[in-house]
Amino acid sequence: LSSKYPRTRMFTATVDLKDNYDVVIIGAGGHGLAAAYYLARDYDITNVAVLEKDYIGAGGTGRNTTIIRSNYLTPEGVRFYDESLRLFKDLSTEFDLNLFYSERGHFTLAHSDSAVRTMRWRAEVNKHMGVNSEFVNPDFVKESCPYIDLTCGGNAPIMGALYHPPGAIARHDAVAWGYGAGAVKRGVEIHQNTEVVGIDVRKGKVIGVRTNRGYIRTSKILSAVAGWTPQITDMVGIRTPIYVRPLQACVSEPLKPFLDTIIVSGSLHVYVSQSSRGELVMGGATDPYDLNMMRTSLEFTEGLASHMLDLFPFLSEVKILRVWAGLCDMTPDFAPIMGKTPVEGFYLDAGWGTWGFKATPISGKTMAHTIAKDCEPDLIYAFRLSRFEDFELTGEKGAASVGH
Ligand code: PYC
Repeated sequence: LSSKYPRTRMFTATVDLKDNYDVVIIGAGGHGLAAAYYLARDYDITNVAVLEKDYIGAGGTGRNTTIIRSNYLTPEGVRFYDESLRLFKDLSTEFDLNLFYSERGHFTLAHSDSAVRTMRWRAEVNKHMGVNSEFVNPDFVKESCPYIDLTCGGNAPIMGALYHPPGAIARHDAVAWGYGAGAVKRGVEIHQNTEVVGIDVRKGKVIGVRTNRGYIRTSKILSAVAGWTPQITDMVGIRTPIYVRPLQACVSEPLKPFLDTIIVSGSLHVYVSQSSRGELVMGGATDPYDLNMMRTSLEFTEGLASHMLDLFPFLSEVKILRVWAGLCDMTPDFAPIMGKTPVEGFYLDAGWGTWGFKATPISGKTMAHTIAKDCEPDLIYAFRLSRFEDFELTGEKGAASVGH
């Protein structure tokens, strides 16, 4: 760490804001910190401030259910998430920090003819793109996950699944800590408890950021604030089709290991994996209304529990330990919005809905490229904001784990 800053365990203690940075990144979640890391590592751009109104990883990064996969529906999605998965595998070594990356195998269950068709479709696109996925029959599911009830209590029998062996989980907060520490080591400043209250634009160009701790002059701003994007885009007068929905999740008390794989059922609105501590990490669909609040509800917990019992009836006495919620930037086509915007120097990393954690490394890498070169790499062309005007959507709804 640079000797000019007092040192805390992984990060520098807060220092005064400077009045000028080459780049200001709004949001110290995984995406914002990854962008800062790659700006410093790959482009030697280190006069960078990451501003966070709360604490590192307080948003979607610390609130997701940690699933990593690349079994998407569109070739553009598959290519993008597969590069992310590839980067994830090396991060523990790169950061010298154990992210508990654990390859589990990912099953997306099909309970209807139309779901079987979608899983077969995804398997074929995945294989075409060199990604390891295949459609498997119910016996294969049972062999890999012996405790599952294939009949789902007679309510929704499992007809097959999309099996994706590289599907993995990782310690989500540690991903943000690793990127943050790596960025700070290279000279980036992270300012927690620093809220952006306004952005100044002159003649179509970004010129500065107003914060609760003072004014910063800058010509480049990245917004990476899942769930708060509309507040930030309002500051620069940009319209996006993003709407915000809460997504709740929970963990059970720790159990003896019985679930080696990740099980997802869009139809039953449930996804589950077992953490290295033995807790079942579970989630379901987004709440069915727009809301900027991270409250939890009994309705969610009861609904999730009942669907979990369809799959694993023997869990009926298991207690839920914690429930929480995060905020999701939803987009009409279930793909992110990344890249340049009509305001010069204002870059967007948004629309991460319920699929942002797995994209952390590649979003950081591609946004760093976009900011450094003022030009988007091909990998994110399909995610550009203008696709909504051009009617060129990147339809990933069929690959979202979350029911809709
Ligand atoms: O897209 O894999 C996913 C996911 C899991 C939980 C929410 N989204």
